[in-house]
Amino acid sequence: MKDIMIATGNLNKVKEYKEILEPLGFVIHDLSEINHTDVEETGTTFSENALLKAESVVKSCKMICIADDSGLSITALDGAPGIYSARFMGDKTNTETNAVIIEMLKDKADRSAWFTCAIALIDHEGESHLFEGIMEGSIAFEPKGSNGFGYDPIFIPKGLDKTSAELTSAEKNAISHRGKATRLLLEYLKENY
Ligand code: ITT
Repeated sequence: MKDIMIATGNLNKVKEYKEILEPLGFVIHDLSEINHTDVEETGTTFSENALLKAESVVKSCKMICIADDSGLSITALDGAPGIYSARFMGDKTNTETNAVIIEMLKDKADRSAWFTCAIALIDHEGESHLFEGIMEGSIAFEPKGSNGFGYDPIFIPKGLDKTSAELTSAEKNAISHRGKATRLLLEYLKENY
């Protein structure tokens, strides 16, 4: 009953979920264990895309399936990259994309930004449940740190003077969008499993 499939191709996400859920006795499985085809993220919101991802694997495994859609929204870029965070700059590396974002913001007074994480869970009865978390902050003037992944080196969480890539994973989980959404998920799991 405590087995959970994480429907993500992003191994950093698998690692973050393991860190949060395994100490509580959940056994985390990932897509390397099943046959699946990549789902097209055609939704218009983080929640819709998270549901699409979870639904795409639920038939291939007999356990709770969760998926998350997450990303960075930048106020001065009208919320971009938002739901397009994973493919904002085509084939550019994270390092290149982060440099482009810093360049795009060079004349902007407002550097505020926020991460969103929507987690979709499909339970044993096929019912879906959604949990969402947000981490507010701002875009740094230069990338710093090597922990975390993606946009972490250019994101300074509100109230801190370092980027989320300079935080330990425990420090990041305590304040992050994924950490917050996962704690809501945990409340649900504790009540129901
Ligand atoms: P799956 O769809 O297979 O789960 P993905 O990496 O494509 O993996 P998303 O579509 O949710 O995931 O895109 C999220 C992107 O947003 C991710 O690739 C990062 O670039 C960025 N992102 C999300 N959470 C982040 C975090 O905690 N720290 C830094 N960047 C993050």
